[in-house]
Amino acid sequence: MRLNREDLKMYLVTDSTGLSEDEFLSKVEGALKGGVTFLQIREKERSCSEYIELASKVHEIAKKYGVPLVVDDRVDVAMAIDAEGVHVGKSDMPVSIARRLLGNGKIVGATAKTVPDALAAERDGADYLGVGAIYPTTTKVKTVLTSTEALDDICKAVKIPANAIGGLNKDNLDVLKGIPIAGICVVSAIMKSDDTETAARDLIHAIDNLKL
Ligand code: TZP
Ligand code: MG
Repeated sequence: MRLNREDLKMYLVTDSTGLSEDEFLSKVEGALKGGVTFLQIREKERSCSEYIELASKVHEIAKKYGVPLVVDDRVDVAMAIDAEGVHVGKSDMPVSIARRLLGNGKIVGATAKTVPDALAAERDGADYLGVGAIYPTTTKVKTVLTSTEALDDICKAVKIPANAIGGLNKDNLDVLKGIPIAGICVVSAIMKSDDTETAARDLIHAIDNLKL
């Protein structure tokens, strides 16, 4: 599947921590109803078979809304469920190998925190970049803060679209004004909400105010 820049506008990274499967799936569906444009399933504690089972359920829901699903870290899981692609970080499978295994018909996203990382990911076949953390995050992740200047430099250095990630919510996007991102990625701003549909809608409204 080819990725359009607009697909990245409101990118939700899921987190099922502390939720029953039903609660988790209904939160994801609510977010899709609210207008989320791109989905990544991110599970750190699950076995391969559990990851596949949950990812295939998320994929079925995402398909109903015509939203692409990528799998965090795991090319094997992405292939097993015929997801639209994968998202890899620095210590995951290299972008070039993920691209070779998945072929040109799938989406490969990569994390980048510096211009050299971003250029390497682009050269190796990444379709988009996630850049951050822009703010400190409460989500369990090994990351360091990335300045908005670095984000701006990265966006201008590559031709592929780049999204901001890390601690973003509807009330703190102003620092992104004027930076040519394609969209934002969030975990908690949606997953920790009791009403994920409204949370997604409010975020999209805040993104619209950035006039990307
Ligand atoms: N990569 C950099 S920050 C982050 C990831 C996966 C987590 C973002 O989560 P939140 O809850 O939106 O801060
Ligand atoms: Mg990773």
